[in-house]
Amino acid sequence: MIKRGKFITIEGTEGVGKSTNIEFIKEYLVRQGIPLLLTREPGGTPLAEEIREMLLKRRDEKMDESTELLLIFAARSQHLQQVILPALKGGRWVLSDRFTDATYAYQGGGRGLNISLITDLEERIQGELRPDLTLLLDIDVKLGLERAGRRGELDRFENEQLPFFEKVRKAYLKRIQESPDRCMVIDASPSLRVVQESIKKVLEPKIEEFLAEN
Ligand code: Z5A
Repeated sequence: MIKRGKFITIEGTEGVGKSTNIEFIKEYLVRQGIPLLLTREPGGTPLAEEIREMLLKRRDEKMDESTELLLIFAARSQHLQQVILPALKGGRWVLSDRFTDATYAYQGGGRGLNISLITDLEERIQGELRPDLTLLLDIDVKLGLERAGRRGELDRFENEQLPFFEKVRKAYLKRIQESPDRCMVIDASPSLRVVQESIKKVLEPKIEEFLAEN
């Protein structure tokens, strides 16, 4: 019987360095001989990527918070059924740039939507699937925005102001506290070399533990 793959997610607020560090994590896992699929949310399939474009695009019409939440779960459902679940079932590990913790943080914390609504959608769309390991890259919101600001034109989320991202960060940290076995927080404020040393330090024992499981 094929052993189910592990599901690892990377989270964090604006400018925290997810894109930069996910490549480092990917290379580390591949070096361990792990068959890996790298993906992202919202997105990960052609249809889910179209939904991502709708979510990120700035337009005159304000997107209602519930519309945003439902679009995120629509993309997630597609991503799960087409990509994540088949990969895990086939024994591949999945490394995703964001997943449902982002929904609790951005839509729950940032937008102030009812958490029970998110929990309900999570249960209906994901069933029992939850990440096996989540790395939260954490940074002071102002420093993160400074880093992200260097990248040019802002999308609909990036265009939000400081208080929004403060609420997102707070919600992420709360969520991490609620699942200490699954979630690890990495201080993303030092130099890239130091951040990557911290990532390796938390990743190494976890990966050994996963590989040793029957
Ligand atoms: N969203 C949501 O609302 N609800 C959900 O459920 C999900 C998502 C799944 C798109 O996500 C939006 O979707 C997201 C939330 C929403 N919006 N926001 N904000 P995304 O993950 O695709 O977008 P992003 O947050 O902009 O992520 P990103 O592109 O991966 O950016 P990043 O984390 O900020 O990473 P970066 O590009 O690697 O780093 C930013 C800059 O900092 C870059 O110039 C780096 O070179 C630099 N950097 C990185 N690390 C360092 C260190 N250590 N020192 C100095 N400089 C550094």
